Amino acid sequence: MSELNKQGFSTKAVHAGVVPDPTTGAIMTPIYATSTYVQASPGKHKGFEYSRTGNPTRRALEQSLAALESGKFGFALSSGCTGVDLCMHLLQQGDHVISVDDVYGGTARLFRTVWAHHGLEFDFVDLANQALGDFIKPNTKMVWIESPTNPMLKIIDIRKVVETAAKHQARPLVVVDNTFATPYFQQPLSLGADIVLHSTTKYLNGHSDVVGGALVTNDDKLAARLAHLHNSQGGVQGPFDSWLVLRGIKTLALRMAQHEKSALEIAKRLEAHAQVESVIYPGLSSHPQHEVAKKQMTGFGGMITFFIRGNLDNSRRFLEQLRLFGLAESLGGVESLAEHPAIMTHASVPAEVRKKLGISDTLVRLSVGIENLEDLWLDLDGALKASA
Ligand code: P1T
Repeated sequence: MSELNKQGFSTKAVHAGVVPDPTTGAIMTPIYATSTYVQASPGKHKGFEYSRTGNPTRRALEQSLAALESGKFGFALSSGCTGVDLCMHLLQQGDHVISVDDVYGGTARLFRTVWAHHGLEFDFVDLANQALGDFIKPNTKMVWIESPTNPMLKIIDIRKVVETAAKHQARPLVVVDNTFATPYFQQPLSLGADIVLHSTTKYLNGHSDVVGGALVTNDDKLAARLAHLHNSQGGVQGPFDSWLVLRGIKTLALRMAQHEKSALEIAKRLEAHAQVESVIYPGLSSHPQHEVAKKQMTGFGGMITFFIRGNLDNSRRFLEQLRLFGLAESLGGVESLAEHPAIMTHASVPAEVRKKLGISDTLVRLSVGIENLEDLWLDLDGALKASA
């Protein structure tokens, strides 16, 4: 794996984890649709016993995921939320978690309505503007970061968080949800994070036909615990979905470059549009953490959040008028999507928390796809004009 880590990213995306099939020479990893493996004698097998524990298609994907994140160990899961849940299983009753205040609604829901009821303690902190050190307690065992965050696209200084965490006696684990940036633009393990999480449903698969998750780490002990939990909890990615994600990853570098190129141009045009109040995109110099983004990312991604002028009627009209952008939850596919976080992806976040975060009725989130830029702009401009 370490040799692969030195290779260019796009080479790793095509090749890591994928070897010609040993029995046929097939260049593509087959879909090993099997639940179990025949043994020659009890305990004498070819490295696979049961597909919850290990499956060759899933293993190829796990090796690919690890290589992309410059990590040693990858785990492919049934969803991004399964990955969040698995990380919570690393903790014990009474442990304290500091989470960035703006996280995906499903992550916040899992924290607030499931794990808080099992004795974990959560604080949601604006880590883009508040010092982590002020919130660490003796029982703080994990710091949870999304960067860019969903949906407000805040950028958290990952290295600074890692350094602060390391100084504290409790040495909380730093987990980074890297779904929005992808390893193409940001590699949290290289910045010192302990675990990277992905909803592979998004950019890694990239074709909106899979729900999946991933965890990657470099730490041998942590990997052993995650492997134990993965097998015990059983939220594994099936072979067909593993194969789809593995296939999607091959074009990750090409797709991400295009997502970013179009998103940057669209963000600039939106910023100048009469029907737009303000735009949040880490690549704009107006973004409050633009300098941090430039420091820790090699690009700014394909997600844009903006406030439309007016009220809920205007954002509704805009979203109803779109023809090329699909009005749908999720993101990171080749096709462009638009959504209303307050009503859709972040509806489960308590209203007063949404208000504090700025997730208002006029907030709209775009996932810029890889279609022709002028076609996308025609769609957005037309819908914006019709929204007034
Ligand atoms: O949907 P799932 O694969 O379980 O992933 C959850 C998840 C985790 N982390 C981030 C940053 C996410 O954005 C998500 C899922 N997000 C959406 C469905 C969405 O539209 O924002």
